[in-house]
Amino acid sequence: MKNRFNLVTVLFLCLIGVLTACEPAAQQMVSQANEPKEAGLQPLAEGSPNEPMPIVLGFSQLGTESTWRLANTRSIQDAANEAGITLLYENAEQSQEKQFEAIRSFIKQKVDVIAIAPVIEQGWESILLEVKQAGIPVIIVDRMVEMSDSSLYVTFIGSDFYEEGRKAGKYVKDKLTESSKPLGIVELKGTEGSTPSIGRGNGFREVIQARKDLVMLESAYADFTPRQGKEVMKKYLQAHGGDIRLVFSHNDDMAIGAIDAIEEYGLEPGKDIIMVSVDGTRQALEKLIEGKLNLVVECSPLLGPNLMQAVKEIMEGRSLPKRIVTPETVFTEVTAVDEVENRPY
Ligand code: GZL
Repeated sequence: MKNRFNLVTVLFLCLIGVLTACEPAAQQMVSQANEPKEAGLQPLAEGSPNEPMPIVLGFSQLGTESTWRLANTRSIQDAANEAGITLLYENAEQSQEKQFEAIRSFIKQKVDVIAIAPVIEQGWESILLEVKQAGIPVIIVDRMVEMSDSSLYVTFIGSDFYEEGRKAGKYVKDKLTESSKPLGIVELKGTEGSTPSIGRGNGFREVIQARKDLVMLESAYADFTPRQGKEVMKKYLQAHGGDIRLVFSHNDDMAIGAIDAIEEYGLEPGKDIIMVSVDGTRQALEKLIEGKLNLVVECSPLLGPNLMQAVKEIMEGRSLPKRIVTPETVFTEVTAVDEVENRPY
């Protein structure tokens, strides 16, 4: 019995020893998880001692001017959500100065990556230098910036606007057969100094210049909005009336405004006046099916997944191509029928 008592005592003392020896280690684990890391870094996320903090992406969006732009913003927000990336979204309402302010706030917040959809091409070198000095990588989205130092950005994700303009020009040359009389064209341009307006205008002109009967009667900016597209088209009709054979609109929203103006003037868009546009919104495809638009060149706003993939690869230290082009097609009244229901915007 005595021996048994001694054995129980020894075992009990061993158990106490083991428990007290483990405690500091257990205690240490808890305190480590809760202690903030050295300055500038974030404490590990709650309840996930080994999970890294989410990537933080600062995104300066140029505005909300068109159906395309709203779809572009939604694509980027949805893709960030899907990728578990924290998105700081700032809408500049067409103001480059507001984009600069947003970018400086991203620098102050020490975001991991900055994405910019630049409203116009000029004037970005110095702000991009500030970002480079802060050691934050930059991705240019949708439209491009003019710069001499390509080290100021990692990659440009967006469409080939020059090719979009060429596609529109090729259609015009096929649709308007050679004539002994001049065939009048009017152009609705987007935002002055923006990459899509520069590229689409130049690509279109490169193709139609071969035809002497295709005459550009008027060309003016309408800032990608339906209201301004209608206003400018009304002025064109007052000045040229029935001499207008074709409208080349740099986006669908302006083309839809122009359709209203043409119908109010008493002519039939798509028949009396051939209508060529760019983007590929659902509304535009519906107008194609109604015969009020004749061609829509696709320009995809769905850049979100490509952007988030690029952000992740940058954070993994991988190199990226300087240019990531979104593949695009053209829509006619025939192909629009299959596509219209699938348009997410
Ligand atoms: C093109 C984009 C243009 C769209 C317009 O990538 O920048 O801006 O064509 C939009 O609809 O407003």
